[in-house]
Amino acid sequence: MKLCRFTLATSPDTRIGLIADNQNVIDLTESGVLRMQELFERPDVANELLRLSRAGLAQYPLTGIRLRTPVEAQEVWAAGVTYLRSKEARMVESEFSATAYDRVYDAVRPEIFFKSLPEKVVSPGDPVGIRKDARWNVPEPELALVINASGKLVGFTIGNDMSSRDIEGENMLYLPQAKIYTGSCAVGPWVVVGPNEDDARQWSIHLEIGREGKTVFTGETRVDKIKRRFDELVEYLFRSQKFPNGAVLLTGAGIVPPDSFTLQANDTVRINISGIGTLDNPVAVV
Ligand code: DO4
Ligand code: MG
Repeated sequence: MKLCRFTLATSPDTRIGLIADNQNVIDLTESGVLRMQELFERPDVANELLRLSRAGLAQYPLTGIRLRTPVEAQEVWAAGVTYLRSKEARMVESEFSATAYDRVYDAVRPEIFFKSLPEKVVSPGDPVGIRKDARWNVPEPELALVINASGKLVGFTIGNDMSSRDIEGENMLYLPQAKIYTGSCAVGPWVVVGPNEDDARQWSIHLEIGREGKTVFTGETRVDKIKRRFDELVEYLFRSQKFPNGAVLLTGAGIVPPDSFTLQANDTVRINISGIGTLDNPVAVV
């Protein structure tokens, strides 16, 4: 089942929806569900969603609503160098930091870094950013884990960990500047509840970048190429840290465009994960 946040053309208020049949959104707000988080904290979320889907609530066509990011109050964090492709690309990008990337890929402790405050997360259809002081910018299409306040994996969504490779490559101490700036993190289009890690490991991730009506890059990878288990990543994130609102954890990038490629203003970034759906965003210079 897919849970979303959305607005109607008639009101700016964000509503909670359940997409039951890929065409219509059942408005859960009418039944008193004001935050997805309330549902994520319930032990019986799947049963509750089934009950709500049969409660005769108002429905709207998916084409008539505006999806908002499913990130409500969660901090967004990201794991890095979880795919071999990510390690290799970063070692080429920076002689200076190559040893660190090489080591962290095999180390016991994963790389996990802070990515975004919830209020800064970009919604589907809104622009993701490329920094005006960066020359080499890429999207990072990543499976995102939705985790409740108790550290339980409750769903999956799509994240874009926008990154400035020249800034990251110059010195790894610049990583926060390469990764955290206006528009650097998009999450959506909804949260898929029900599948477990083994299900998600069957999914593929596809990236398509468009420019002036043409496709300028496509790439594909499989979730199963992620080296670390999801419970290992979640355990490290929640180690010595509380998340009263839960957390969203991006699981790393396995698709890296060629080194000659950089994003430009007005490009379009389309990330599809089979089993979830598609996250589309245009690109703007910030
Ligand atoms: O340390 C660099 C960032 C790694 C990352 O974001 C990824 O592998 O996806
Ligand atoms: Mg990343």
